[in-house]
Amino acid sequence: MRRSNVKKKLARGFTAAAIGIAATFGIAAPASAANGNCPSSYLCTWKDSLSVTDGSGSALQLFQQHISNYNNYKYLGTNYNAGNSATSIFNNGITETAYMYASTSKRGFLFSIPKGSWNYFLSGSHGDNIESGYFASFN
Ligand SMILES: [Ca+2]
Repeated sequence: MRRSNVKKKLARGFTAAAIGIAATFGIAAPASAANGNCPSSYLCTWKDSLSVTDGSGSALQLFQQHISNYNNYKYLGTNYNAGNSATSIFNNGITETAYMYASTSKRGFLFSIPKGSWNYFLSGSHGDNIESGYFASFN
């Protein structure tokens, strides 16, 4: 009886420790990876997978309403053109789904991405193809 109580306590302690580790590493790490350096309320894209451009999470392109022609922009701090080059995307918006297009000015709908959603690797026709993007209110 006593022995089994000790076992239960040990098991409980171990579980609490395991949850603590998950909260520190398991949960926090993917969230920050998804964010890169994407500020709250923005839709962000990066040239490479996993929310980086040449290894930098802050080398992103972003909008709070829309970008009607990504070809007019470069990933921040780089010489890489943001048109037809995005490989990862994060909707760090607060309320709205965003709509992304293969051509400028809402032409060639590609996909929608709900608030809080991250696609760490845009594949197939979605990869290297975005030229305009809009939050729902501006779509
Ligand atoms: Ca395109």
